[in-house]
Amino acid sequence: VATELSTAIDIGGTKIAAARIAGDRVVERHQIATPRSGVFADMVDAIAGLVPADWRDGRIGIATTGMVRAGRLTALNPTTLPIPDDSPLEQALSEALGVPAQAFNDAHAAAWAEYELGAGRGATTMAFLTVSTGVGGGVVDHGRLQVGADGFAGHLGHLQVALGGEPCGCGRSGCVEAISSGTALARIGSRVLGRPIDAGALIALAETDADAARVVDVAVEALVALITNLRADNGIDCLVLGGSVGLNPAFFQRVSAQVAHLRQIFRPALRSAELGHDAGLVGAARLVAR
Ligand code: BMX
Ligand code: ZN
Repeated sequence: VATELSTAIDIGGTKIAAARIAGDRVVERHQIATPRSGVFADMVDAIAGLVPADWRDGRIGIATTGMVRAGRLTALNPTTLPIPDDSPLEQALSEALGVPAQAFNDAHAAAWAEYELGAGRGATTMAFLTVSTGVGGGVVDHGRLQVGADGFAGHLGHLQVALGGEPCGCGRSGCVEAISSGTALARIGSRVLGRPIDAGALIALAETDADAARVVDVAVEALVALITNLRADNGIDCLVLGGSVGLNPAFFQRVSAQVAHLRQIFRPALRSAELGHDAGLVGAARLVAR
């Protein structure tokens, strides 16, 4: 039996990827930098230029950073993706590509892929957290992906863990995203060390430098506060951690160490995401095929 091929698109704050998917696997991929002009049509044109003509078949699944409501896209944190509120993503891409397109939040799509095929297999109530440019999330409870009344459910990076804390791009302050994201680690790390440093370098430096370690440990503390809150809120039995920062072994180790100190009732099983950077693409393809 030939495996059905389908196309998926992943829209992130820094890059946009288009991929051909067979079952649970990416077989071919094209990638470009996300246009940051603030003009929605520029993003649509860039995607149209990225998807080859012979990939435009079936239904196309889109995983995108931002909140998806009735096929329209709004950036909760416009510093991550500068587009006008309520941009008609599904309609514009269906027209530009000539085939139906269906959009999902990127972390929702990745959560679904991890639940079906990855580290969340067999969980009853699973939360997925991606720590990357921002902090995204998705919850699958008893086999159902939680999207809420208007697609806002699962925006776990905007749960507030520090009253009066760091300002967040969403307009509030003390959100996990403002403390623990890759963007936040770079910003706070650069401020504390008095020189520019990115998240990866800061996490590596934390092994030998006390100032760097303090910044990383506060970020981990905020993330663990979130994990504890999710346990008390939804009763999650499994927490899957992904994203470029979340998948960093030294960072994961610090999260794991703090989680180990929690009272047992507050402690879900902690797992590293298995589908890596393909989770959003694979999840969008599978959600569309349902
Ligand atoms: C932000 C928000 C979420 C997204 C999360 C992770 C925007 C544009 N995005 O919290 O919708 O899931 O970032 O996104 O408001 P990533 O770009 O870091 O993968
Ligand atoms: Zn926020």
